[in-house]
Amino acid sequence: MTSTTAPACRVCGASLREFLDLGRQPLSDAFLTPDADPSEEFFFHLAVGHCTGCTMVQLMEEVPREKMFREDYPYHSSGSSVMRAHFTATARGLLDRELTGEDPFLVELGCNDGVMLDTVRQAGVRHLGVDPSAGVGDVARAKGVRVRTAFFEEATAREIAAEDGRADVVYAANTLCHIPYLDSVFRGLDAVLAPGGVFVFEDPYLGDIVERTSYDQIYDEHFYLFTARSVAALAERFGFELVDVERLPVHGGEVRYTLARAGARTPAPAVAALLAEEAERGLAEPETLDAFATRVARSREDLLALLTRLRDEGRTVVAYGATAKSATVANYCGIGPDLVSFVCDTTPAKQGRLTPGAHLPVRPATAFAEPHPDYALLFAWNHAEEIMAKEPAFTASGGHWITYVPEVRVL
Ligand code: DWN
Ligand code: SAH
Ligand code: ZN
Repeated sequence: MTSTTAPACRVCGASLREFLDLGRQPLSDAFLTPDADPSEEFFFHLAVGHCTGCTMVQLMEEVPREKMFREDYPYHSSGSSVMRAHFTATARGLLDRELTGEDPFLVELGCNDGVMLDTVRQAGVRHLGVDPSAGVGDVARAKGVRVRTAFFEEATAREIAAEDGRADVVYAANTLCHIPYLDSVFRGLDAVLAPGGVFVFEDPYLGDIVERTSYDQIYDEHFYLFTARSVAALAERFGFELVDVERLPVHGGEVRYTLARAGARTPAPAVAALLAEEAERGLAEPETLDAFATRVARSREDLLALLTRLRDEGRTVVAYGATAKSATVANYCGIGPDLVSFVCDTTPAKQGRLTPGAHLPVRPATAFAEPHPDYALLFAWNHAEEIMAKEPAFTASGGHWITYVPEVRVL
């Protein structure tokens, strides 16, 4: 007799119920050099479940962290002007509201190229970024930002507390959801946060993902999809409390959560309001998640039907933005170079390479106009406004944008 153990919740150990299967998938940020041996490409099974105990939505399989966050991690946060403005405003808000005492100290998890910390540095406030991807850390260091190349976990946090003292703020954007081992992270937070300190983090919001069918927010790096309810339970488990939430428009809809030690701060009314909204929507109910999975399958059919028709009509189609998200779409839908000739992207580290799994060639943004295609598939739909403002000549030449969020549509 063979027995397979169903994966247990990474937070509370209760059983997981799978509701979405996105199939065999590559590492979303592992772009191949043209001479790479495709047989060596790493694949895993991308499926999502929700915990029948604490409601946390999470991947059924964990990809080893060293495979994803390497020296050559290609994503540079400063590549979008909208995101640069977002993080400048975020830093100013933290400086004004939380970093006002004597000699304040801020730690950022996943600081990447220093897009947020550079403003903290300019304000002369003590800071430390922690990021395991050495290449982006070097870019931050070149700006004068202090960075430790490491995975944040309990041991790292204890070292930081011993060397730099306790932090008034620990901040993380689009990083906490990348870390399966939250028990170690929370023991680390307990060690490094000052008694009255706060942990502020922002990540894609399950409520927006379900509402907009933005299933491409699910890939190897995004291990968790948070809600106020699952975050409140998580915080409580480790002696913290959810004291504020704020919905953010970036990356297609996120929530910024503020945690303090239990009892240290009075929760803002926004917390109860978002919890009530989630309950009203049934966001933790199996039926809601199953209906989302049905819409995901429908989105694949619609996108494939559109791209196949355009190919059969002899139209030229390219994609815009070699996002990590698009690895899920291209590999789940089966979008190869027969349907999309190439992807344009401004990131030098992605150009001249092939996208993971689907092997679409990546070319510089200048290739977009040589000549303009008939259709452009917006892989970076979350940056639609910024990209369309940059490319007015495309629509002027008669070109059409295609999106798949919230539904497959020619714009
Ligand atoms: O959570 C994560 C987010 C913050 O960043 C990481 N796990 C990985 C990454 O996800 P992504 O690759 O899906 O993020 P973006 O921000 O949607 O990626 C945009 C891509 O499009 C980048 O490769 C840059 C490119 N781009 C472009 O070519 N022209 C972006 C803009 C704004 C442009 O004008
Ligand atoms: N904060 C930036 C970067 C997000 S990309 C932004 O919002 O744009 C995710 C980042 O988290 C990557 O730079 C990756 O190297 C980093 N990361 C992954 N695991 C981590 C961990 N355990 N501790 C700290 N950083 C981590
Ligand atoms: Zn659980």
